Amino acid sequence: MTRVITFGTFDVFHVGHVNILQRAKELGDTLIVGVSSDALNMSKKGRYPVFPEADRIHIVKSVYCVDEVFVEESLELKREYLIEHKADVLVMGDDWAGKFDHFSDVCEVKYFPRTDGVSTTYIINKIKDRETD
Ligand code: C2G
Repeated sequence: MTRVITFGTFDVFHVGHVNILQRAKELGDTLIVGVSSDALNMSKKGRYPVFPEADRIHIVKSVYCVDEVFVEESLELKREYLIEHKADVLVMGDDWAGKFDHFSDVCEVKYFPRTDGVSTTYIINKIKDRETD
């Protein structure tokens, strides 16, 4: 049984998020997702997500191809998360290409191309533009 793990904020959940989760699940039997905490987001992006972590976790848990969800509290704990969740494969979008290669002693590390033309920031800006139209 192959266990696949991926990480992300999954804020303002969109089709790019669905695509990477589907592709990740195709690599194994069980898909485990580490959803970044609000505090981790504040520290890495300088802003809180639009949707609070309880809602983001609830949304990701409800995606049909996701089997297990946990809160990613710190980027520094990634190795511990991979071991704790017995990951065989780590999947990330290619905006993270190369950044997790040093975990290849723990599991296989794969990057998938991001879905073109959509991102949380793009959606936020699009809504803002409409409000000022
Ligand atoms: N993604 C994608 N295509 C998009 C947007 C996002 O494939 N158009 C992928 C990202 O590459 C990532 C996942 O969806 O693998 C989640 O994206 P984010 O929520 O933006 O994740 P991020 O804030 O980068 O958090 O420890 C790593 C971090 O938790 C990753």
